[in-house]
Amino acid sequence: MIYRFDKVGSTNDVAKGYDAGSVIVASEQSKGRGRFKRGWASPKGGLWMSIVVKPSRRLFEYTFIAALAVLKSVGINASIKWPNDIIFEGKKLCGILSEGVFEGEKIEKFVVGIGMNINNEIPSELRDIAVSLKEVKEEVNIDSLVEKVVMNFKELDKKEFDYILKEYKKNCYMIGKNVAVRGIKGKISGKVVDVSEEGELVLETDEGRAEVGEGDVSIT
Ligand code: BT5
Repeated sequence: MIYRFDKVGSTNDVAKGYDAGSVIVASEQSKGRGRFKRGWASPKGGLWMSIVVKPSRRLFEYTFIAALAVLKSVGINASIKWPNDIIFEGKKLCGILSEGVFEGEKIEKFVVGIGMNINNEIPSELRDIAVSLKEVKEEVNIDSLVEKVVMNFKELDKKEFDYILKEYKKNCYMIGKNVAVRGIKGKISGKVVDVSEEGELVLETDEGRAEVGEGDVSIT
């Protein structure tokens, strides 16, 4: 069931109050969130949505599924930047924020937030790093795009993890690139050689192989 709102703080927060299978869509967010408590610009004309799922897979698998669902739905030659971005010609088209909802110690459900620049203007401070679908293709109907994303998400969710990982890696343009990853443990540099079964970015560094579980990647 798709629930549509005009303006909310964050669709991820609204989604926490809904059952698995629900999809929350808002025309605008006043407190859109990225990872690490960063803000997410969410003006009118963009696609700001959250899908509520049962935690039948690991959280990062849903991020991978959402990335693939978006790629399949937008019909442009975009690719994945590990772990949660869809990039077109070096600029961010879409970001994904997957979060767990706990009841005490127990994970009750997951919320998979997808934010995509579609027909919206990109705020001036983000113009060097962000792009909209309108700029690279054409204006599209948000409601039908939401339906496409949800349909592709559900189809992909039926697949085994091996398939998801293989497709994710095929579409992840970072493999083979020299990168620096900034995370909570500091900075680590190396060549990306793989994405592991645990969803980590695998680097070949001067000190040997290293797996990175989270962080911001830049190509060096
Ligand atoms: C993300 O975080 O990329 C996850 C964004 C998830 C947004 C969706 S919208 C629906 C749902 N409800 C929410 O509240 N959130 C989710 P991260 O990798 O941390 O990237 C954040 C950074 O992206 C910011 O620090 C900016 O540099 C940049 N940014 C902010 N708004 C953007 C936009 N509209 N388009 C492209 N880049 C943006």
